[in-house]
Amino acid sequence: MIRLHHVPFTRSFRILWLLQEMGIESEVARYSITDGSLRSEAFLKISPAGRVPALEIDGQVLFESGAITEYLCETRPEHGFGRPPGHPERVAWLEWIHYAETMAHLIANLNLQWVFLRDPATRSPVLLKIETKRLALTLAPLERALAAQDHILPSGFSAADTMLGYNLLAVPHFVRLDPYPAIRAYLDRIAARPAYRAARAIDGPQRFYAQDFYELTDA
Ligand SMILES: N[C@@H](CCC(=O)N[C@@H](CS)C(=O)NCC(=O)O)C(=O)O
Repeated sequence: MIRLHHVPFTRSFRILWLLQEMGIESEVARYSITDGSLRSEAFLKISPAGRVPALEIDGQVLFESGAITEYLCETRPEHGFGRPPGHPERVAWLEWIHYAETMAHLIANLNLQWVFLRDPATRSPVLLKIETKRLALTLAPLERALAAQDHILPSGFSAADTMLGYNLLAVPHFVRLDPYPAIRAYLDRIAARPAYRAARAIDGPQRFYAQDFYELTDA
């Protein structure tokens, strides 16, 4: 039995999607970030910081999306989504897998401010400005890579795409993508992938963001 612990439209989507790309069937246990279920004693035994994703697989429980991604690619190399030691793209693959978290912590800070703070008066405009700018800065290297090739790595689709692809679903809620045509075209390519579509269908309609775009006004 393979079971993914998941909150729709969060980092656990990376694993939901990668499992679909690999054709691996899994049970999906769903949680909400706001109802306390991620802090239950039972869930903290699965994921010690009370975070998703966590994946029960091969008789063990793994947490951290990057670690789960590397594990799945190493234990299921036949799908070709990893770049093993010695591969010419090994370093780039590792860099992008982990770069995804450099981006995602900025997205998480913006989610906290825009989505989870109940009282808008407690938002910090300074923090929002800084974190939005820092998130926009992370897009330039991606735009450069994707202007030169269809996927993050020159040789084609890999788990670097499932790690970063989730971020790029969230980014347009905070940063306008008009100056990033290669990223926009990449999002269209991703959206056409059958495994991505299957993962989105399991995920359900996007309900994480109540607004299409979050923007500071001077008022
Ligand atoms: N570095 C971890 C971060 C996991 C993480 O923070 N996940 C968020 C969802 S995107 C979460 O579970 N948040 C719940 C909370 O903060 O209470 C990973 O990549 O798995």
